[in-house]
Amino acid sequence: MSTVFVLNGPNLNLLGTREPAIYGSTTLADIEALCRTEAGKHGLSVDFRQSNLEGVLVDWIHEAGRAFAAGTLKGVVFNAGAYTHTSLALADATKATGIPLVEVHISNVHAREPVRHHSFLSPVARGIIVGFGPLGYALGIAALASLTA
Ligand code: CA2
Repeated sequence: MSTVFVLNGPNLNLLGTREPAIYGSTTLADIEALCRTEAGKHGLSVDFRQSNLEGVLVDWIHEAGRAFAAGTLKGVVFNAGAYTHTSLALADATKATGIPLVEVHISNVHAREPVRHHSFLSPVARGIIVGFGPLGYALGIAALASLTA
């Protein structure tokens, strides 16, 4: 069975516990369950992870690249959190691996502070889903499932 990595960056472990006006009341565990349900509809399995450390996320993108090259990975759904707006390293890793990556944001980053309007990941992403709340993760998995190349 092909796998989808669902990777989450800094502070996303706090979902559902703080700032519900921006991020809602859904927890990261709820999102993981949603991802497993969506992936199951497409015959995919999910490897769901969260880290607050940029280097760990880089290592996971490299791991995804090896799995993609081996033919066991369909792609990556990635909410890089605030690293979206700061990390050339994550963009370089994504570009180097050539993996299909869907950039997801729970909030509409373009309706927020200007610092959140720029993404280092968007130029190397296969596609981008922002502003649909946790549903964005499921949409990202469905998008990856639909890819033929
Ligand atoms: O909207 C998104 O998904 C973001 O990636 C979330 C990041 C933010 O830095 C991006 O600009 C947009 C923040 C994730 C932190 O999530 C929290 C959840 C609850 C309480 C505090 C932070």
